[in-house]
Amino acid sequence: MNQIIDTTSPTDNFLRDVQHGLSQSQKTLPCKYLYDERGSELFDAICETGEYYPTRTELDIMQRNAESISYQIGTRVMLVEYGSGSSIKTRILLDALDSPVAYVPVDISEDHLLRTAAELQATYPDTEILPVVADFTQPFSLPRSDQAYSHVALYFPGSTIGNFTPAAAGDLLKNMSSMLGPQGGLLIGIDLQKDVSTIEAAYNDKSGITAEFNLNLLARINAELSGDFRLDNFRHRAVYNPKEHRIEISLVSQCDQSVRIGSTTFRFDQDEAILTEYSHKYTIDDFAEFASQFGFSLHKHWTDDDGYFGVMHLVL
Ligand code: AVJ
Repeated sequence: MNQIIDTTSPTDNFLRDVQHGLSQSQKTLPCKYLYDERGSELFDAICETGEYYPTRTELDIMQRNAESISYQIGTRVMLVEYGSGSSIKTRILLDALDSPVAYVPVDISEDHLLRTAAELQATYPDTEILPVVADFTQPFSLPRSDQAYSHVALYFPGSTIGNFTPAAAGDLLKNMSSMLGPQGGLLIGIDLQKDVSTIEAAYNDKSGITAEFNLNLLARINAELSGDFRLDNFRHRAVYNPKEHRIEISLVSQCDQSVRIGSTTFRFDQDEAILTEYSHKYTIDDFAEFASQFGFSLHKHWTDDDGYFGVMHLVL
């Protein structure tokens, strides 16, 4: 593990994106900024709550089908993962894959990424671990591996695609297909449509970890961009929008207030919401049809018995 590629230029983009987002009539903050060091820790804690079913369901699908999934992916691949986080699901793949040549975790949370990469390199000495610190929504180049690989297999678990609007998800699929090349494949985790109460509970856990995760974004702005958000003046909200098939997560101002970020002041009305994240829910068929617009065809898919979550293998 000797190669670290960094394509981010952290603070200036963060400030620009925050100022831009809070200047819109519907105030927004990009959800990618939820994942600083603390945010990544809190996200891992969300996955441990009883209500948050996606991670454990996906993990179970991966465990039960590791062999068949690995068989579909093929041998001697360069496995690239977008938004790798703690790479827990990846271990299942790395255990089951036939001679993976390299594993390229791509993440914007640098410390978290490098720690995980070092741990993985110790466990998988025969696979070259090549972490890339990057925002995968922006173009970046794949690292060179010491040994030749047969093709690139892209792993995009966690239903992270659901956090993108359909337009942005389409752009991402387009970038992915050009990065993959003709023999490449995409293994993607999709949170599926289900009853609203199950979905809403997952984003409103009783222990309040999701709320803390959401509010941490304001703490991060305070710390990194000299903001003066008062965290107890905002409340976490997560509501399902059935028309758009998505959970809409926001921070709601509890009073009329103004907040300074650097030298700029932003006004918030009582009950005004800052939209921080969407989490779209698909059906297998809808997602397959969506991806087909970008050259992908559904090769095989796996779900749990309740049909809560889908793991899809799409090929070009
Ligand atoms: C795993 C990033 C897709 O949308 O379910 C969890 C993020 N936000 N709880 C999701 C998240 C609040 C999560 N992703």
